[in-house]
Amino acid sequence: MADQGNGKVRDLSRPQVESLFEQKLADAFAALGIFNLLVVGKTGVGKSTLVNAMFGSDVAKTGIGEPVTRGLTHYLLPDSFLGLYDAEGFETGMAGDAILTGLHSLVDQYAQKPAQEQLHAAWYLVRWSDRRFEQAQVDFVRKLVDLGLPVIIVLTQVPTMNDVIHPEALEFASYIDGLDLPIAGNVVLTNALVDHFTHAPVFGLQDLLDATYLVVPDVAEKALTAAQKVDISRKKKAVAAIINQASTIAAGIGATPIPFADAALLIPNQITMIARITAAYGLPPSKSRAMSMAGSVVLTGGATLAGRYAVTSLLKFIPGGAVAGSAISATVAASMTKAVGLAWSQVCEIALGLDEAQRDRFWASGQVAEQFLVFFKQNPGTGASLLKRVTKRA
Ligand SMILES: Nc1nc2c(ncn2[C@@H]2O[C@H](COP(=O)(O)OP(=O)(O)OP(=O)(O)O)[C@@H](O)[C@H]2O)c(=O)[nH]1
Ligand SMILES: [Mg+2]
Repeated sequence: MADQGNGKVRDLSRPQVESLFEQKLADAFAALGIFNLLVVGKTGVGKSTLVNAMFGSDVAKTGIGEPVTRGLTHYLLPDSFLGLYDAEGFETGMAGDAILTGLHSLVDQYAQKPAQEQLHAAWYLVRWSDRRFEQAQVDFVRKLVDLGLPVIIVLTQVPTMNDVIHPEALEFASYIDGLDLPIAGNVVLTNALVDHFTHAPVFGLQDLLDATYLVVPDVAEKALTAAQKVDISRKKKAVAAIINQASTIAAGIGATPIPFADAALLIPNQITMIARITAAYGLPPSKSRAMSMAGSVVLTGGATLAGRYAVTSLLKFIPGGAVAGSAISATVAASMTKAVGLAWSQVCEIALGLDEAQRDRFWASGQVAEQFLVFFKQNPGTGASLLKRVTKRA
């Protein structure tokens, strides 16, 4: 940061902002932690398909698998919020016993570790068309519960027609519910992939997510929100809280009104904010280079541009254009920060809607800063009304 000689910190250089943003991104990711999920079910029930539908990327394909025990693999995607334990190809009987033994030692080992590193939930998958829930499966589920894991039973590949769930799948679910297993809630019915022959749609993912939220410990909730791709409204809620916090901090900074020229004073707080927003959306920072470049462009270019936009528009209102003497008050500092946060979250939502290749191109393009500015200007709470407030004070 350059000291302007008046003891005030002024503009941060682009590389400074970039490296600060990169560091804050890493911090924000670390702070969210990891949601550790165990997924169990016979081969072909749709474990991988369901995980991909819920968490987006092909975890088992792209993650580095580390065998825990025969049939149990631990996947951790680089820079992901999901730790997946995939009991791949699990069958009841011998293989099931091996998995249970492996899980047992895993849980024992984890008992020494902090809560955020432990297994947080288990999904036990049953393909509806098996129409069979064997004694060995009953025993397996009971043992999972005995290990202290919240277990959710999921019926997979359930067909629907015109929004009507196959009655036999419903019957099968209530049969399992009737077994009074010590599981969390009721059996959840799902279909994780569109059937292109019958056109049976995807459904039940939100139900499964909601059921998972009910059992997930507080320490893993933020990671789950970031990791899942099904419920954007939960992400938005987390982001709104981050923006409010940052605005409050900005109000504190502006409590002693800052000259307009020193708007850069607000930037470090904004860097932290947009890093936390990015993480909360679950946007992978493995491309953090392009992302932090985009972020720094926005913060040094976009945010300054945004500030300049405010100033220039302001000039139109103030006779003589005496903006230089006017100051950023607490309210204005808070609104400006909020505007930056909202505009960045809109940028993140665009990125979220893109596939990985498109997203990389997006971050690397000049589009980000442009989009950011468009969103910033559109923001009703910050555009016109912000300017009005500043004008009054000037
Ligand atoms: N229509 C439809 N097909 C599914 C669904 N889930 C899985 N499938 C199909 O069933 C097959 C097996 O799915 P996977 O997700 O690989 O099953 P898995 O449980 O991971 O199998 P293993 O890794 O061998 O244990 C694939 O061909 C999927 O496309 C679903 O919800 N709906
Ligand atoms: Mg699989």
